[in-house]
Formats: sequence, structure tokens, C-alpha cells
Amino acid sequence: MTTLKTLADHLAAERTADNAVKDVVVVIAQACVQISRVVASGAISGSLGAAGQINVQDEEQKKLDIITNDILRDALKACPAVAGLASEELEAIETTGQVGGFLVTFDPLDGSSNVDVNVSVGTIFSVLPAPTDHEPTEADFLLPGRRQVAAGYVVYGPQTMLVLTLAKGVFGFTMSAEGEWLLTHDAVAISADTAEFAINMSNQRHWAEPVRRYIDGCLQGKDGPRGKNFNMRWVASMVADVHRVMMRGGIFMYPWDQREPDKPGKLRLLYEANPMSLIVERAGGKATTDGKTAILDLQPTKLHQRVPVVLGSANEVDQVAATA
Ligand code: P6P
Repeated sequence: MTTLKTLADHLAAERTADNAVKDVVVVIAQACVQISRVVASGAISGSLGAAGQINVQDEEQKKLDIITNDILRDALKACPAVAGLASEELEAIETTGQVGGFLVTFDPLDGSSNVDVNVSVGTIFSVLPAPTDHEPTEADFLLPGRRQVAAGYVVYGPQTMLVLTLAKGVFGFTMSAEGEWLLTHDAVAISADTAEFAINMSNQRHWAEPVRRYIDGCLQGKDGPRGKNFNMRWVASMVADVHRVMMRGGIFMYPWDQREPDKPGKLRLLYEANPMSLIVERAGGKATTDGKTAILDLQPTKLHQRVPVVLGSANEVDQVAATA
């Protein structure tokens, strides 16, 4: 049996990324091994269920939201290359006293509403350059997604997998029983075409007309304007839905809807849409707000800012734009 490369082997051979970025990625990857263990322990460790408090997203926090947030926060604060962090679960940024190095934004347990029913969840992270002449403030986190120096996610599913991009390319690592990250997916690439869409159909009556038109075209199947039948998937865990797109193509959508018209979308820009968009683009896909506007070009204005998301197979994202 061939010996698989480890994450350490891969990073050592990666010549185009800064060594300090690699140090941050290793710290996050090791924290996610710990997260994988506590998520997998479930009811045995008493970590399931609600924490009995509401977070800054105005969402009910799960116990595991807090446990996983603390694991990542503690690991990052102990890393000399990290100057500051921001989390979906924390209202404000936190600094480490370092100047220079990197900022990390993360969603420690994305899709946590699924964890009590044993459906895949994940961790999403983004690494940005820190200011070199002062301790970071919130404004220093508000960088367009193209400034990311690394991005990745870990999906806690039938396998625990880390999917990562540094300077170029997207690579998948599967966690071994011993907690080692082994390179199992070298140079992940998203197929340009697909017949599979992911959207929460229960919101259909609330969507804007172009989204309704696009999905209706898919639902009409081979006798409709698309001339082919489509399949639909919705895990309600962005990491799981995007991982499926990374592995077999597809389009993932969480568009604006009129339920809360002042909210541009449900997903958060800094620690969900931006890292996922960098990964998707580096794998040959497209990541937009509406089929046209690239998420990575957006200038963030708020730490917990939300955006609409249309990402995945490039030709299918173009179809959304063509339907608008
Ligand atoms: P809905 C999970 O709460 C999340 O932020 C994403 O992971 C997921 O794609 C989305 O919300 C699911 O939202 O409205 O379908 O429950």
C-alpha cells in the first residue's frame, strides 16, 4: 500500500506560502483533530444540546458551539504568528498582543443545528495578513477576500476531512484514526457543469424573481429550458453542501429572501463566504452573490456582515447570471 503524504510533508513541499502561514494552518488543523474527537463523542461526553444562551448572530448556541470555539480560540491565542481572531461565536475581535503576523476568522462549528441529529457539521477558517505597525483593530479584519493568505474547512462526516488552499491549488486531507492528516485528494477541481443544485426550497415563495426563474428552469427538467433533469440536495450545513460541490460539482445557493428584507443573506462574509469562495475559485469554480458579483471582491463593512451566496460549478453559476 502506498504511503500517503502527511499535512506536514505537504506544507514542507509547499514553496509558495509563507512559513508563518503554515504554522497557523498547523495550529488550526491540530485544534480540529481535538474538535473532531469531542464532536464524535456526542452524548457520551454530554456535549450535545443547547447551551441556554443566544449568540451575537441572535441564534441559540449549542454547547458544542462554545466548546469548539474555546478550543480554536485557545489554540490560536497560543500561536506566536497570530495577532488577532474573530469568530461567529464572539461579538468582538480578540487580540493576542502580537503586532504583525496574521488574523484568523472562523466559524468553529458550522451547521451546529445538525449536530444533535448526527448529521455532518464543520469548521471554516480564513487567514488574513495582520497590520505590521499596530495591534489589530476590528477595521483591520475588514479586508476583501482576495487578501486571504489561506482558507480551509474541516467536515466532520463519515470521514473527517480538511480541505485547504494556501498560495494556489486545493488539497484534501483525511484524518486517520491516530489523528494524522493524510493527503488523499491532490489538486481538487470542481467540474464546470452540473445537474445538482443545493438550496433550501422551503424559502421558494420568499426568493427574488431571478432566483425563482433559475430554480424553476432546473425543476422543469429535460422538457424545460435546461434540457436535462436536475437533482437537489440540502444538508443545511454549508460545509457539507460545499464539500459535495468540491467533490462532484454542483451549485450551492443561499440567496436574499424577503423574510428579513434588510438582511442581504444568511451566510456571513468574513468566516463563511470568503473562505469558501477562495477554495471554490482556486478549484476552478465561481463564487458570487448573484451569479455575477464575485464575493472575493467585496469590501467588508462589518465584522458579522451577511451576504447572499451563489457558488459552485462555473458554467452553472453563469446560468444563474443568464437567468437574472
Ligand atoms: P437553513 C447553518 O446554520 C448555516 O449557517 C449554514 O451552514 C447552512 O448552509 C445554512 O445556515 C442553513 O440554513 O435556513 O436552511 O437552516
